[in-house]
Amino acid sequence: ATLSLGMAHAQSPELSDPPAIEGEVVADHGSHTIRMGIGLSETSPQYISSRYFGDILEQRTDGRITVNVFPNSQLGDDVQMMEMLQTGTLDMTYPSSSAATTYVSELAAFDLPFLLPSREAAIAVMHSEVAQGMLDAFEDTGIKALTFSENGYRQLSNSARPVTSPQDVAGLDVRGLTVRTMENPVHLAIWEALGANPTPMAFGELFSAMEQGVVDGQENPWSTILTSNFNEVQDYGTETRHVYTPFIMMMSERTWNRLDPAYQALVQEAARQSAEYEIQLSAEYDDWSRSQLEERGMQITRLDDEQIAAFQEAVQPVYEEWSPRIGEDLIAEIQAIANAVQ
Ligand code: 2Q2
Repeated sequence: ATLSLGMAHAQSPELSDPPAIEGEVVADHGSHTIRMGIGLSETSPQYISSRYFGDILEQRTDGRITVNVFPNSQLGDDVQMMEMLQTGTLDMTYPSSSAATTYVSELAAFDLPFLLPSREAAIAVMHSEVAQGMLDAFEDTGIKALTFSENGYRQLSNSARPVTSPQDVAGLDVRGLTVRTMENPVHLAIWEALGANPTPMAFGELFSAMEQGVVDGQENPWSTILTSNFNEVQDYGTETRHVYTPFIMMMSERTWNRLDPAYQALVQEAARQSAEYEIQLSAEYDDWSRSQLEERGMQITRLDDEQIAAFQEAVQPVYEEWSPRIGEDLIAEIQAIANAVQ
């Protein structure tokens, strides 16, 4: 199946085509249809690269393995889909690491604000032994965690006012902006520290919550804000880059155990190849999505170093509360890997 880049936009960034699929066809070890549920839309790097993952498997097994990708939280939200992997009612899903901290608590390191200073540093961490240890720690949960990829740097959007400082988040009234967060305790702590009124909510419910004014704001990478059309219900954006979130590509242990070892090796290789492509696409989408959002009328505030420093200062209590709980040594190890990147 050729990769259909169903771009819903006037024009798309010069998206890199996926690398040519190489390697011989793997010997016949039976046929499998893999059902994969994701939260993002058909125009997201997550979906495009998941289709590429399927194309690799289909080509390298001469059609014996096919992957059907269901976008837009059609099959459920992150928490529900991970549970479906555990019971074997779904084969694969692709949540943020933030949604999976209940299975592997060390993943919460990625939720610490302003931890990863650049995409290069984030990639080095995701490729590190430390990160592989987090994927391995899914053992015994019924989930086979295959690889990390990029959700990306998270930005604040809201429907109330331009935000350039934590004071703007807290606002003049008693309670601050109601900001939807992922269902993750560190993200709740971040937005509490910034003076907001944080509201955890599944991604699939977010658009209507913003449309109905149940929440004032949310935070996600520009490409998610664009590809989920959040600009239709959010007038203001602030380039906070407050957290870099990875995605984790996951397979049900039951599905994994049904695969012959040769197929398992191929799935692992295809996951890595599609994750590498996803990171490249996500990087290409980042700046382009921000300019697309501005073209569509979103008022986006860039922050200067001093304004960023004010946000970093305001979220210090999150480190005080969460570093001991996540593990000071683990955090130091991640920071060392990040700082070693030029
Ligand atoms: O804010 C969110 O929930 C998103 O960053 C999601 O984590 C991501 O889009 C997917 O996990 C949604 O299924």
